[in-house]
Amino acid sequence: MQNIPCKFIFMITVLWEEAVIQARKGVKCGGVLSSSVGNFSSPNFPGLYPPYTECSWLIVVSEGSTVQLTFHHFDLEFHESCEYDYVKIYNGESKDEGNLLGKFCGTDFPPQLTSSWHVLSVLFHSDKHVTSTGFFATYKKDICGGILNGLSGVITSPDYPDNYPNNAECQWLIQAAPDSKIRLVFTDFQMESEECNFDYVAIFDGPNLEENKAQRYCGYTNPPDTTSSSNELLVVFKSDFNIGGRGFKAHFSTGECREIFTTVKGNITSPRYPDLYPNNIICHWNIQLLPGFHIKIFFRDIELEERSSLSKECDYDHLSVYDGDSEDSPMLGRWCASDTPPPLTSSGNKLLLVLVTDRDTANKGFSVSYIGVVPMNVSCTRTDFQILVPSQSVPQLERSHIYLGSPSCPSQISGNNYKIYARFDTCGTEPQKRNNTSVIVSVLYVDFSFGTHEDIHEYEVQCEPKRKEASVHILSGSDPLRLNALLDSAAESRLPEAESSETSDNGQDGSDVIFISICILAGILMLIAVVGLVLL
Ligand SMILES: [Ca+2]
Ligand SMILES: [Ca+2]
Ligand SMILES: [Ca+2]
Repeated sequence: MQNIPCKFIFMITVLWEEAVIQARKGVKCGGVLSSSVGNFSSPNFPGLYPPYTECSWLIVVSEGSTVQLTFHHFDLEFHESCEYDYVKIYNGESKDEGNLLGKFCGTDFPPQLTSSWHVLSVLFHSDKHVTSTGFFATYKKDICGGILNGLSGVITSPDYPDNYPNNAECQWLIQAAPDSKIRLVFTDFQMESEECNFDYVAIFDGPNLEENKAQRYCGYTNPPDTTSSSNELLVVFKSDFNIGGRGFKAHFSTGECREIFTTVKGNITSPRYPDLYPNNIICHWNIQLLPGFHIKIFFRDIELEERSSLSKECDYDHLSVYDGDSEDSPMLGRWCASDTPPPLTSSGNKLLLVLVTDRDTANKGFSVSYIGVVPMNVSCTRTDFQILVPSQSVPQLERSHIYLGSPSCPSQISGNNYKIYARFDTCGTEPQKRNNTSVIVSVLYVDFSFGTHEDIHEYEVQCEPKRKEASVHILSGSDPLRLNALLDSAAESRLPEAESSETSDNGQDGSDVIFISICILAGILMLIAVVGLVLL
């Protein structure tokens, strides 16, 4: 019965989409702009831009120069995350989302932007409803200087590698995201050298020309590598009326991110996840827990650029995990593409994740969860468990936060430890068969909840009484890690339960069968009626 309306909707959709394609074909916009100054606007400006439009402008100036873009009018349909109509600006080609400098809509003008090399692109998009007056923008080729927002780039003296002109002055303000720092590395340097009074490069650790925050360089030696103390760095080049040199070339990168995690559990995702990560970034995430802890990490999602087709290695973008606090520590693995490594556990209380991306082709990134494995000593006899947790490892907890089976079996304070002593017939202990061996198991709970945030970590403790051998392993934290743990054990233990719950749901399935039967019966009756009418 539902077939007819479905078909109808399908036909309308096809026609509508054809119309939309026609409409898109009808609007001419975008193109390549290669003169040293120019302007462009949304279609129909200053009238309303048409719906369902997509335009792309590629601005290309001579190599070594940069493009400075300024908006003089900006009015697009507003949406909180600019999902409907938007302007996207790219530090390079627009087909690589890793080059994205920003996405804009509403009436807030995009800031004045400068590309960090000689290509900049702008994409305009409108959806099917609500239009506005759009935008008008001008651009110019910059001989030198500008505000640089890209994640990386190159700055050179004017006319580099030819001699720089006399009486030149350039200022580059490099800006990074709020918590990032800027790294500047000179690869070539040759300037008139006389106490840096005539020609010089000055680096200001901040956005302003504050002399006390400046370092001046001249002569023939590359200035030392610089890392800003904030997210802004100002570079000034100045030459006097005579005697020049080749000048300088320097690379900058603002895409370094560094984060330190000390909480007992956490999630780490690539920048902008699940949107595409930026190109040219190096991110360090350090997990540092109290001594005695181990760190277990779960890879929930990885989508990085594919392997190199030549080397079959992760040569382009990759996520590496180190068993320690630096890249000198042993590497536990390096992954890219859609690798899905199994959970990993550190050998100590520190772990380092490093994401490196190259200059093009971005992907969704990664999401990783970690949980700190509480240090504990579990032993057993033929009749009871003994569990010790060093109290200095969990200074935020009280003895009642550690319990076996249920809160009615809390730990006691014993010297520097929280101690649980439990006979096998108490505290949720139960006999089980594992690999044809009789064992006693229970669950140890460590409650890290604070305020209204529940966070109870679970450990399975196991004893083989015959051998007096005890073991412990982490089951989960709370969600979503619990989910991972459940998924891990699903194949073994959860399936029978799922099956039994399905059987108990048969009542509902039965009602569905009855409903379908009534429908079929109604259909047959209608058919008989129609046939009857035709025959009459
Ligand atoms: Ca719209
Ligand atoms: Ca000079
Ligand atoms: Ca890449």
